[in-house]
Amino acid sequence: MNPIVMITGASSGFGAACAEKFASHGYDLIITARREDRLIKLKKSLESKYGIKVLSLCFDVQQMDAVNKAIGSIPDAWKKISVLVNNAGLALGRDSFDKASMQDWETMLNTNVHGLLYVSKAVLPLLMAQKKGHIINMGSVAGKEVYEKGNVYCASKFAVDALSKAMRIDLLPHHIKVTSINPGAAETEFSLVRFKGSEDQAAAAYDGYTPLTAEDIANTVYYCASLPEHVCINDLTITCLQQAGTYYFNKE
Ligand code: NDP
Ligand code: 8X3
Repeated sequence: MNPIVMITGASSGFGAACAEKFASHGYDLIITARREDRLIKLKKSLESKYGIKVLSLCFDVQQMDAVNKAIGSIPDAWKKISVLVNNAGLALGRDSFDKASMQDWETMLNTNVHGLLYVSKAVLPLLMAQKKGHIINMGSVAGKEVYEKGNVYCASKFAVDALSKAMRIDLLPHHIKVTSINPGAAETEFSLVRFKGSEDQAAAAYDGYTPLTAEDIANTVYYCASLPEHVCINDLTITCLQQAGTYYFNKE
């Protein structure tokens, strides 16, 4: 049996790139997201390219019952999960606190914070039963430093930062590693989602500099997951060469 990685938000961006990276190293994959068509396409492509097995689970991380039902349905042969990558997440809008939409705030908190909690709590018993495991949470530079008009997205990623620290402490007795990866700007569908389908606004987010790619982040996640058993990267912040912190860019 190959080692198993479970990746949330695998239908796009970092999650899809992580799926490819782990598959290329012989992992079997549990991939999750809401867009089932994309998961099925990814499953078929990675199974035929790498000869590994893929289980796809379609659910919305915001729905606690749906999360529990999907993770409860994992067949016994798939329960020995080695690595959980809590990656599903999003930003919605880039508006000042007084103008931002309350609905956007709810969706970001429900996805980035509650979703991560629901998935972690549901998968944890499977790791604890093995007395080992690795949880990798996708934070952000936005969870390290607040930026103008980042308000609730930043708050949601500060929560991921706090939860990663808390999980690392509380899961110590269970031999479970917890790593937080904090990327700066990376070109995925992130900005298209943030700007609600506006391709111009999304493209403008990467004007004048070379952002990180999804593959850069997948390589980083895999690096953290492939270190010796006794080594745990706690917290890793990664930006492109032309970014420092959340606000400073050397644009050309
Ligand atoms: P993408 O938009 O490309 O991918 C986001 C993924 O999350 C998709 O697979 C999407 O799947 C999934 N997702 C979103 N909402 C839900 C939901 N309610 N239930 C289940 N799955 C969901 O963005 P990225 O790959 O860039 O983002 C991945 C993570 O990285 C996010 O947590 C983001 O905050 C973080 N991040 C991104 C950065 C960037 O600049 N790109 C920088 C720092 C952090 P589907 O829509 O099919 O459900
Ligand atoms: C995504 C990076 O700087 O757009 O988390 O918030 S940023």
